Amino acid sequence: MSPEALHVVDSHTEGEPTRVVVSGGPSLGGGSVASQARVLARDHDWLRRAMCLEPRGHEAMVGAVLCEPAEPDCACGVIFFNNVSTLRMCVHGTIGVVVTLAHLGRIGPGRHRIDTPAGVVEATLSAGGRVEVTNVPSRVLRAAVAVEVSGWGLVTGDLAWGGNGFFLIDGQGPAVEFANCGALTSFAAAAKAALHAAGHGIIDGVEIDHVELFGPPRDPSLADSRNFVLCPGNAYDRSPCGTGTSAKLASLHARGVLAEGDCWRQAGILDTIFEGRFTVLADGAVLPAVSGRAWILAEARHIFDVGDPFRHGIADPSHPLPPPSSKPKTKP
Ligand code: PYC
Repeated sequence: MSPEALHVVDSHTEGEPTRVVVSGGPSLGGGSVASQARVLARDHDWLRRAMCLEPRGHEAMVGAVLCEPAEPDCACGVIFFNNVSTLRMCVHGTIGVVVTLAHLGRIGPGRHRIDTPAGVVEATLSAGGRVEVTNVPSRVLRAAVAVEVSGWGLVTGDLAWGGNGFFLIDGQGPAVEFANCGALTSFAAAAKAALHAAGHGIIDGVEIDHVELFGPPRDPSLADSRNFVLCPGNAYDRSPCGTGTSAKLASLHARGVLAEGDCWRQAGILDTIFEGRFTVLADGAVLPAVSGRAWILAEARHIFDVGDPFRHGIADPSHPLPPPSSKPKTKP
């Protein structure tokens, strides 16, 4: 046990939490960040479970561990994870990582490259604290896919990649209101199940594991749209979801609704806003730039008492944790 080792900084980005392991995490062996993410998932899943599951975490917690970047000139590599698995990319989490690195004095205002499993992204920290992330190239994978959702009939939406795979559903299902979070969760989960049952769960190697519902903004002078995003572990995103905003930008471009360089103000379910713009790439994909704000909440040293049966999180009983008396395979 090495209780002094795991140094963690908590923040939230427009309402969505990010918990960054800044030092003391396991050695992931170097190489590409995608290969380090596979090592994390295969050999050190205790870290994800400890950070994101109860009693330290909760269903909405998104964790991140800093790692060696493989690409030159990167400020760091980072692997994101949630209550069920690692994530390829996370924009709100990248904003949280940038504000965390600035809080620790490791970076200052300016442009920074960050290596992720989905590729290198760039983040610009402004003097005022706002962060703009130039995300990975984003594209529509299939347009206007229709599936039958029990109780709702035919539901149609684009399938798009924005660093994660999204089913984008506009103006269908329950009203996109905070009071409807339960009904929105049920509808989004049913839509995802119907999509997978219809054979559209994996498109061009991308798993469509996020569902994004859109409705009108509360105040059209402040936002262009309001969303509700259901993440793979059935938690909803408290922020407007940056990879989801990127997928939406790709869809708006493909439908000819938004022009290159124009601003899209995407409100989330808490009415906080990400601003998004894109440039069009030669292959027709878009390169999204999404900006938002994050605030530091806490710095902590996490303690792993070998007598604590839940030191690595309260697990699904079908995937039990090692008994409390067993020796941890990895530090801490
Ligand atoms: O902001 O990209 C995002 C994100 C993905 C999952 C939760 N937030």
